[in-house]
Amino acid sequence: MEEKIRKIKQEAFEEVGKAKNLDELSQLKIKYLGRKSAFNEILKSLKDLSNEEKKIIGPLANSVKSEIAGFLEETERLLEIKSFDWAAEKIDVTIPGQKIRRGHLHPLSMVRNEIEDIFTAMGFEIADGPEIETEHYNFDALNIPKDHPARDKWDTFWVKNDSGKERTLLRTHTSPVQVRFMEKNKPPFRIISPGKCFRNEATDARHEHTFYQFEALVVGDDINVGHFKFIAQQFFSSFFKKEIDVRVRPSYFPFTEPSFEFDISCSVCQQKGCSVCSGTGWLEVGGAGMVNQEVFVASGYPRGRYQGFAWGFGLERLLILRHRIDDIRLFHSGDLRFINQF
Ligand code: FA5
Repeated sequence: MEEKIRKIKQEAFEEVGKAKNLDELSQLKIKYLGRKSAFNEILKSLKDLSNEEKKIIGPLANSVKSEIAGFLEETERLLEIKSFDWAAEKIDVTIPGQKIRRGHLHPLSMVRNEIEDIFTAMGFEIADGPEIETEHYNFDALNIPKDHPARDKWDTFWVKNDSGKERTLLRTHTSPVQVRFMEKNKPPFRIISPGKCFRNEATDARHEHTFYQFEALVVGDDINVGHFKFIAQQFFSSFFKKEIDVRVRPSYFPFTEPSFEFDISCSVCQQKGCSVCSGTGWLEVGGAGMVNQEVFVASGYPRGRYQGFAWGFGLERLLILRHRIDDIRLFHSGDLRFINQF
């Protein structure tokens, strides 16, 4: 019996080693390990052997069976590799790749970067402040008393705050950054502070509940309205890439004295009169003024020691003017048909 097993093994290895393709190999698999194979007959007849013989023949038969199975598997792998059509799999590295579509910054981020570049080139620093602000910085320190009607101008989203300390809110403008910066810095300085603001108001083509403002603050010993007008003209001329004139009109903000609204000459019609400027030749841009001494005092400066100007305007407004966009709500709509035009 032992001799028979060894003979089958030798024959199996010889024949499998000569197999030329996978078809031949599968025939050999049936021949040597199949149900009707000589090997299977041996395994079946093990039960008729004596116990002594079983101890020798049993393990031998099993180990030869797994040796043949292992050799069959190995040969199958080799034949598979041999029969693989490598030519068909060749990669042509000269075929142009598929273009990956790249996104770009949101138009508001682009304009913010652009504005920051213009101002930093004029020696301004960029200051930042929190979007969740305290009542103190958003209103009180800016000389807006608790019962002052000016507070109604900024309909506020109050933020639930269980700390029992000061009330908090989503800032309604970027002006609180003025006080935060002045508390930590001594004049002279020039800063800008772009950022998100929130107002609890009904939205329409000109108003959003969430929008961006842009604050500028220049403080020194003798800063005056002339400096404001010059800086504003420089900025808007750079931004619109043409000569822009600035005019100021009297207005009111509690944190500036005197206060003004400022307009720029219409960048579309060069003041000839068009639909964008409603025929006036001027476009309303934002609010400005000389920093109220009350704000300096709230920031820790001595009354009357410094002078400065501040201004604030809507970032969306600049893009609306530049691209003649007719609805501010498009900026936050997430509509790619709009975004992809920039
Ligand atoms: C202010 O917020 C003042 N803090 C500006 C200021 C700063 C004045 C420094 C003086 C000195 P006002 O509420 O007018 O002012 O807003 C300024 C600009 O923000 C507006 O001209 C407009 O462009 C933009 N803005 C205000 N409310 C909205 C809104 N709901 N949606 C879109 N833009 C808005």
